[in-house]
Amino acid sequence: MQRKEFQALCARKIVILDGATGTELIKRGMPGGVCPEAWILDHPEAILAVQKAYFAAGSDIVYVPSFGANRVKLAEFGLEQRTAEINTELARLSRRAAGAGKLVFGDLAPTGKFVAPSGDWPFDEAVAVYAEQVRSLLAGGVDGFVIETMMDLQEARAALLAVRENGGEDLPVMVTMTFEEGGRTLTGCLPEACLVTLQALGADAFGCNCSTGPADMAKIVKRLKPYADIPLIAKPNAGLPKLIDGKTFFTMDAPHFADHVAELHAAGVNLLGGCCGTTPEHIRLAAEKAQNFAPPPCGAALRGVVASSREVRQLAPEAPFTVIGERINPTGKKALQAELRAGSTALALTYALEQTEAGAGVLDVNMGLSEIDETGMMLETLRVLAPGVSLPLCIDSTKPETVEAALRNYPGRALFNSVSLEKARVETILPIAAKYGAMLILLPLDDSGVPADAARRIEVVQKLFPIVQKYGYRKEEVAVDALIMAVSAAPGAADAALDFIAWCHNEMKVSTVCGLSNVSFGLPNRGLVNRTFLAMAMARGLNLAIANPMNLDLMQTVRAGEALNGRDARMIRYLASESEFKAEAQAPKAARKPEEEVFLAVCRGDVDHIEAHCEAALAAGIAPRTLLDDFLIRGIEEVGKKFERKEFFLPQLLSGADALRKAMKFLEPRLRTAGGTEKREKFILATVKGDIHDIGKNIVGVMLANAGFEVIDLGKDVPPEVILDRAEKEHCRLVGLSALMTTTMTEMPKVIEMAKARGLNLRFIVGGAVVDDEFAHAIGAEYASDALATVRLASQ
Ligand code: B1M
Repeated sequence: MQRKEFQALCARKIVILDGATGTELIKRGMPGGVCPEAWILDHPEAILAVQKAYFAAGSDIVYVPSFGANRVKLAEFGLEQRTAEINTELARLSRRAAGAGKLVFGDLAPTGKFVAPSGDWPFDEAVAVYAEQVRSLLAGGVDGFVIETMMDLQEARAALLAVRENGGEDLPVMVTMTFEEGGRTLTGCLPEACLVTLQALGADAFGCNCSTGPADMAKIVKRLKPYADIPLIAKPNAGLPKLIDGKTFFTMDAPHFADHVAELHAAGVNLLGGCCGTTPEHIRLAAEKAQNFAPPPCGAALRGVVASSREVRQLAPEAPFTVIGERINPTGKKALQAELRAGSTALALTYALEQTEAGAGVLDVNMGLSEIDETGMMLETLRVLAPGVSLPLCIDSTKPETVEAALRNYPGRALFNSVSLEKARVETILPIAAKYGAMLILLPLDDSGVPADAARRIEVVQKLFPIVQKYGYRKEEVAVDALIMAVSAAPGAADAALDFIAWCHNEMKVSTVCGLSNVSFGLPNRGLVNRTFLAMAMARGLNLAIANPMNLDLMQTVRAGEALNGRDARMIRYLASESEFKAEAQAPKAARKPEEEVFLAVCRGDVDHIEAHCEAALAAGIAPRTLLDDFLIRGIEEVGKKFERKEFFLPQLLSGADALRKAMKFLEPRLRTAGGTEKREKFILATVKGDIHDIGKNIVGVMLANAGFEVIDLGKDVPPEVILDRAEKEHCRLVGLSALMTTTMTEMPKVIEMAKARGLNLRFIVGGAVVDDEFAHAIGAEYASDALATVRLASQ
C-alpha cells in the first residue's frame, strides 16, 4: 500500500484496526512463559483464527504478531538467530489470514533497552535491530508498518527510521505510544512532543495504545489534535486494568467499550482498535458504531512547532516571542572553548540550565571550534542536554556530517540553523535537515555573499523558499533570518534588516529571526543598542531572536515589546515577568559553596563535574562522611522527590544515579578508615531479586568494610538461592538484604524462609527506604536504618 492510498483510506472512513492478540492466543491454548512468536509458528491455526475473527469483525488492518520478534527480545528465548525467518513467516501467516483486499501491517515494538542519548544503547544499534525486522517483514509481504506500545520517543524514532531506510520509504507507518495516567510515557515523553517529532520524521499516523481505557485515551487524543497534520489513532485497553489475586484483568465488556466510540471520534480519532483485554466482539461493536461517523479532517491548527521529548514550543508569528538562547556557542567565549577543548560538556549544561531558567524558549547548540571534533562534541553535548534540560534545541552547524549526526540522534524535532541559497547548503545540508524533519532557519544569502539591501534579500528568499517547499516544507515550518550586520561597519545595516523583516512578516507571512548581538558589534554599550534594535524589529514583526536570555534588560524589552504590539493580550506575560525580574534583581547573588555544588551536581546528573566539586568540598574542610550523608544522599533524595512529583523522569533519575555513583567511587578511599580487625567476619550483602537499586547497598558495603568486615557483595537483583548458596559456601553468619521498592521488599521474607527450610543458622539485617523496624521483626530480621546502624548491628 502506498502512503497516499493510506491517507485516502483515512479520509474515506474511520479505519478499524484489530484488538488484543495475546489474550486471544491464551484462550486458544498458548501457555505462559513461552516465546509467543515461536509458539504461533508452531500453532499457525491459532493466529489464523484470531486474525480472521478480527477481519470478520470489521478490521481494515490487522497487525502481524511480530510484537516481540526483534533480535533483542528473541534473545531472551535464545532465538535471535531465527529473527529474519520468524518475522517473514509471521508476515506470511497474516497474509494468509487477510486474503485479498485486506491489509496487514508489520508490528515493531519496544526492545526493553534504553536508547541513547538518555540511555546507553547506541541509537544506530537500535535502528539496525529494527531494520532486520523491517526487511524480513517486507519479505513476508506486509502492506505497511505499525510501531506500537512505545514508551520512549527515541526508540520510536529508531524504528521509524529503520522502516524508511530499509525498503519502506513509500509504505504507511503508524506509530502508537503508551501514556501513563499522568499523561506522559514512563520515560517522561509528552504526547504532543512525540506527535510533532514523529510526524516531522515521516510517520503517517500517530496515537496511543495500551495503558488506559477509552475515556482517558480520548483526553490524550484531544490534546494531540491541534498539532496533528496526520490521522490520529486510539487503541485503548478494555478499561483500566484491575489486579485480582495478583493477576491483571480488564473488565470493560464490548458494549461499554463501543459506547466510547462517539467520545473518541469527537476527540479526533481516525483509526480505532483495541489493546489488552479487547476481543473480536469489542472490535465488531466498535466498528458498527464507527460507521455512523465521518472521519475527522486532518490539518493542524498549531504549526511551526519544535519539540524535545518533554516539551513543545510553537515558533509561529502568532505565538509568543521566543528567545533562542545563544550561549552554547564557543565563539568569543574563552571558558567554553577551554572546556570543549578538554572534552567537557559541563559548562554547556550549566549554560543550558541557566538560559532555561532565564526564560529562553529554545537553546542554540553550536560546537564550531577549531581543534575539536565538532561532530563528536555535538553528540556528547546532546547526550548531556537531552536528559538534562527539557527545552527543544536548535542545531547550529555548517558541517554536513555534524548536522546529520546531530539531527539523527536528537530525540525531538530540532530547529536547524541554517539553510541558505549557497549551492553547498542547498544540495547537501537541506536534504539532511528535511530527512529528519527539522524546522528551518533560512538565510537570505547566496554564493555571492550577503545582500546589502532588503530588495536583494527578498529576491534570494523568493528563490530559496520554492526549493525548500519541494522537500515538503510549508511556510509555517521555516523562519527567515533577517541577517543583521554590524551597524558600526555598515551604516544601512539596521534599515536593511528592518525592511526585510517587515516584508517577511507582512508579505511572505513567515516567522523571522535574527542573531541580535551582531547589530552592536564594535560599539560601546552594546546591550543598549541590541535592545533598542530589538524593540524596532519587534515593531516590524520579528518573533524570534537568537540572543542572551541572561540579559535581564533584554528580556524585559521582549516582554514590554510584546505587550506594546498587542502580542500579549492582557499583558499577562509582561506583568508576570515583571514580578519575576524584580524578585531576581533583589536576590543576593552569593557564590555557591562547593558542597552545595555537590548537591546540585547530583540533582542535575552532572557526571562530568561532580568529582571536581567533591574535591573542592573536601579541600574546604567538609568531612567525607558529611559530604556523603548531607549532600550526595540528599541530592539523590531530591531527585527522587522530583521524580515522584513528575518534575523529573527516568532519564534524569538515571543521570542523578550516575553522578552519585561517580562521586562514591571518588569518595570510597577517603571513607575508608585505617582500622582493621584481626578476625574478619564475613558479611554477605545483596539487593533482592527484582530490584536494581544498589546505591544504598554499596554505601552499606563500604562502611562495613571500613569497620573490618569481609564484605561479599553479590550485587543487585539477586535470587534467594544465589544468596543462600554463597552463604553456605562461605560459612557465613551474617546476611544483609537491601530493597527499595514496596514490590521487592516481599522478596526478603522469601530468603529468610528458604534459609530456615535449608536449616541455615543465619542472622539477617535488612534495610532500604521502604523497610522499617516493624517489617523487619515480623519477618525475623534486624532492621538497620542506614550504613552506620548496619555496622553497629553487625558488630553486636
Ligand atoms: Co528508582 N525508585 N526506580 N531508580 N529510585 C525509587 C526507590 C522510588 C522511591 C522513586 C519514587 O517513585 N519516588 C520508587 C519506588 C517506589 C516504591 O516502591 N515505594 C522507584 C521506582 C518506582 C523505580 C522504577 C520502577 C522506575 C521505573 O522504571 N518506572 C525503576 C525500578 C527498577 C527496578 O529496580 N526493577 C527504578 C530505577 C531507578 C534507577 C535505575 C534510575 C536508579 C537506581 C540506580 C542504582 O541504584 N544503581 C533509581 C534511583 C536512583 C531512585 C531514587 C531516586 C534514589 C535511591 C537511592 O539511591 N537513594 C529513589 C527515590 C528515593 O529514595 N528518594 C527511587 C540513596 C540511597 C543512599 O538511599 O537506598 O535508601 P537508600 O539506602 C540507605 C538506607 O536505606 C540504608 O542505608 C543506605 C545509606 O544510608 N540501606 C540499608 C539501604 N540498603 C540497606 C541494607 C541494609 C541496611 C541498610 O542491610 C544490609
